[in-house]
Amino acid sequence: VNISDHLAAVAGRVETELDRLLPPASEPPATLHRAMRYAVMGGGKRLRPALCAAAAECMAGCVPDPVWRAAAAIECLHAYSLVHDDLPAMDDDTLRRGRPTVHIAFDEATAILAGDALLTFAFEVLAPIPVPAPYAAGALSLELATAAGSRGMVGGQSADLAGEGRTATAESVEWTHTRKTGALIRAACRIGAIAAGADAASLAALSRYGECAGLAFQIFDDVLDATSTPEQMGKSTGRDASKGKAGAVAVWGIEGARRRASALVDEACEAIRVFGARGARLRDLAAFVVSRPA
Ligand code: GRG
Repeated sequence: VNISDHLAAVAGRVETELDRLLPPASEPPATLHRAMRYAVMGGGKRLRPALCAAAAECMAGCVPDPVWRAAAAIECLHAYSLVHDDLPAMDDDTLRRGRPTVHIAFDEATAILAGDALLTFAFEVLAPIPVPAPYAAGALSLELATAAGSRGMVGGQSADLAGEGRTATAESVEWTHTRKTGALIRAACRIGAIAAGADAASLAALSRYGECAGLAFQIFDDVLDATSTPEQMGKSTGRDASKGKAGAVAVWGIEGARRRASALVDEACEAIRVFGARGARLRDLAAFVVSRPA
């Protein structure tokens, strides 16, 4: 199966799970529940679920049902970050996944609350998943919490906002990107691995893969921001340049950023060489990260 057919299949599977788990749109408070569903169900590449599933497949040879539930939880958390990132106080965007952002389609208060609810809901979904020994019962929640919090995604977002208008270095860009975007991608791999009962060495390998692929993803996202149109991306582009943002393109230029992202993908693939043929899906996903159209 080629990568776009594979991602379409992942999207179908994870959306079935999300639809089953999310509160019905009609349940009071209906506006909030409609906004949550609007944020989560409206497209997206579902890359984090695909990585979570592929990491599990690498260990178990298949994707056990609880891993799909974990993948749905991760996607809820990702959707929250997009909703809040688009708010006027953050990136102030009106377009996401080719549609109006949540605060435009609804209103700002609803977008804040829908984001809050999705963040919390992610842990409600994750908590009941059985965790194989020797991992602690709370291991999956701990992974997601540390990746999403002030030492991970939110910390990266904070550093990103503080960096606007400042001169960037390779180190500062990678520090921020590793947290803002890389932490959740790494966690998706680790959660898939842990839920599938990975041994310590395999977990470390998949973790390193996720770290490199996650950083590559954000560096390539900066390239796409500089080279694509809003129609291609389904979100506004040229943001880094217009905001004087300290992104990868500001540091390395477009071709240099492409090269850095490709080198990181090579590192990601090197980390999982031990899995041989079982790592094929993860290698395809890593290649997709730096060749994707949007
Ligand atoms: C806590 C108030 C508050 C805000 C949080 C944490 C945060 C805001 C934002 C997270 C940082 C963020 C949005 C990083 C961008 C990462 C990124 C490139 C997202 C786009 O991911 P894709 O391309 O999107 O996978 P799709 O639409 O395909 O799911």
